[in-house]
Amino acid sequence: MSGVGGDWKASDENLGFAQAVLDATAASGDHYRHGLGMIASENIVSPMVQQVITSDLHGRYAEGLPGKRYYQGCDDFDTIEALGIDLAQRVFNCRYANIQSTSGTVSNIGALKALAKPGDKITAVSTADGGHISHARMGAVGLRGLDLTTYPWDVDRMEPDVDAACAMIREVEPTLALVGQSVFLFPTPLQEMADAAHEVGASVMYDGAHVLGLIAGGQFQDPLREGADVMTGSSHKTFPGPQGGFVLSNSDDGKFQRKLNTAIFPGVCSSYHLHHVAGKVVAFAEFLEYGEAYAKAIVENARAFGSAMAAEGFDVLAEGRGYTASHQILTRHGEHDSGAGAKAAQLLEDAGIITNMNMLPGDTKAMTPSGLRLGVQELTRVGMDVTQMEEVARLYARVLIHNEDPAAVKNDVRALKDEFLIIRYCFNESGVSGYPL
Ligand code: DSN
Repeated sequence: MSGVGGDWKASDENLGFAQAVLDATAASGDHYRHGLGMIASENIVSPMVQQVITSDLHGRYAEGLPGKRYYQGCDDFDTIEALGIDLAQRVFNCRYANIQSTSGTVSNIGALKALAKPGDKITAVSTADGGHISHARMGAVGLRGLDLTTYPWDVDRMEPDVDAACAMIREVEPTLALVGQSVFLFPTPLQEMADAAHEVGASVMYDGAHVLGLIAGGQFQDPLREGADVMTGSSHKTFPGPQGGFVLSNSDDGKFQRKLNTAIFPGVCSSYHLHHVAGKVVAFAEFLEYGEAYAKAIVENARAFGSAMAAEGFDVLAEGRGYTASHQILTRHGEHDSGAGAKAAQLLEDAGIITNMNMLPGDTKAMTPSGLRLGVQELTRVGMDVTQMEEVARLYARVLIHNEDPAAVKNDVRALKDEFLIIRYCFNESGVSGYPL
């Protein structure tokens, strides 16, 4: 291969490194194309989003805000980000949006910087009960040097024990009450907890990473009208954009808004991945068109999947509440800390079903948990409905209950998936939903 000057022959070894990445990338795409992607934090991006995230913007910088940049050359990107802020405010029905952060965790680090200082007290959901690692001492909460107390948890309802949590907030008197989880089956009893927090002078932060698409689609809860001062989240789970994050608020206080903005830049981001910001803006446009229908279909499918899994004989948590009100269900596969979740996840992957092991309430070890967390947002995105949810539950049962050879089940997984190779709820060139995967 010729390079600079036309005579630079790349070494086979170095070329091989790059080729190995291309090969693995293609293999990963095939793995998902022919398998069932059921990791609750993932999704597929639309073709128009793909187009902008591989554009020239990928290599550019734009520190600051639209119209107020450190770098020249940002006029076109200013148009994109200004439109994005406007669309984010429409999609999430709020007065303030920052769309720069590069992930949900980065959004959380920024919000923690804005809302608390080292040594302050914070309340949050424990990781065993579904709290995200950024809410824990090992994550952003610890990084910010905050003094954490976790909420009492109602295992049957799979939400904070609202009375005990409110009492705890009143007793602890935190600077910040953080709510939301990455195992997020049901809306948080937010109004009550926010009232308790505000009574003791605490701010309320809602981490909606998993459920932002359901919230924006009107199918979960409405945190910014139920007492949350700030809502953070990621742009690539039930909100089906490229990887990244948001910080949102309904406050019209300019000083507070500036504090949130400066917490993101220069607080926790320098470059903020302009190609992904542009992708988020395209995703907003698609969400305005199709988001409500998508969110409805996700929740309907998750409920159907929970019922179907229970009917197949699985131990699905929160039976008394219909298993879920979100995109996720949780299943138990053995004793606490037995590692049964990890074993189940491996067998499923051998059958082409991609999931993740997950701690359940009562587990204490993150690497040997007893459960699986399963999400249906990606299957919904390719057009599966409640009929397929029953078929998928049967495939799970063949692997995990009837102990069939996963390799044999994999053929049927592929046959099912190959009927669903169109990305839905996004524009194609003629503005109609649906695009080949
Ligand atoms: N760890 C991710 C999840 O799967 O919930 C979020 O960052």
